[in-house]
Amino acid sequence: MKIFDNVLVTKSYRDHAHIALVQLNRPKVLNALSTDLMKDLIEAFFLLEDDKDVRVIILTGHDRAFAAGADIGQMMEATPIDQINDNRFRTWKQLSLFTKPIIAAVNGFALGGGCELAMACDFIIAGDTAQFAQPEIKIGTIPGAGGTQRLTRAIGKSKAMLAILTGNMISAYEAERSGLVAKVVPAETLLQETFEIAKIIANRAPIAVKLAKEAVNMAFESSLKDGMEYERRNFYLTFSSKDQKEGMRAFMEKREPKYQGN
Ligand code: CO8
Repeated sequence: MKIFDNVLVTKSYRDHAHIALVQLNRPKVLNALSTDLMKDLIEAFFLLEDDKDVRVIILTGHDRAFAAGADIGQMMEATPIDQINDNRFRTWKQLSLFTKPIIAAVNGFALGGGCELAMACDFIIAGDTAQFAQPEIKIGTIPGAGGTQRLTRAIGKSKAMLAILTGNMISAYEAERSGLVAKVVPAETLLQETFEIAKIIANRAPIAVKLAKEAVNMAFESSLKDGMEYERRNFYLTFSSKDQKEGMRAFMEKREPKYQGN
């Protein structure tokens, strides 16, 4: 596996052949999301996407921070034209291209772009001391990588307005209550607990997992009627996989299924 400057990639995480861990790695600046870090992250994700062994990816940071936002030093003097020419949002747009599940394991701060990055993953497991915020308003700007859209979809207009207009922190438990976070676990066991969840998903039929992810995401892109239709077609599609036959046969034969990803 290629070595990156700004992210650490561990394949066969905890000796599980189908799970990879990606760790954001700029701890001195609380994993501030520089352009280079985002490029490394996307390249690492593409390598894992193309790797047949990998079925689930865990994205994490460090104890103090998942990521404290976009790199403010890098943005401070930028003009809109710099931002267009730099095309730094190209990397962010690519986050929607990955078909394998990506779980965000969040300890510490997930702020601004850090919160947006966690929300761009498929779901978030948070350590009990994690803190989330869209604090851009405090530095004279607004979220730019999906915060106003994804946070609003996750927790509703009223709570999103409160968070985005004040920039105030949201605790892990509040984030869980409002639907931003799927589960809160003790901070010390965050990776162990996330790994246990990843293991369950990695043992499911990979094609069905991908089609289910796609169908859930469609809920945000379509009317209920179109989304239901999309789901039904993906449901039919699973019946062309050997794994669907294996899963149902194994159930009838009262044994564990052996999924091959085809
Ligand atoms: N960018 C650059 N450096 C940062 C950032 C950041 N976002 N956050 C922290 N750092 C650096 C600090 O400057 C400091 O560096 P140094 O040691 O060299 O002085 C180091 O990390 C440690 O930080 P603090 O000393 O501030 O640590 P504290 O524990 O006192 O405070 C906080 C922690 C509360 C997290 C504080 O650092 C903070 O408020 N950080 C900024 C949070 C923020 O405003 N984030 C939003 C940024 S804007 C954004 O994300 C917009 C996204 C738009 C889309 C992306 C397009 C590319």
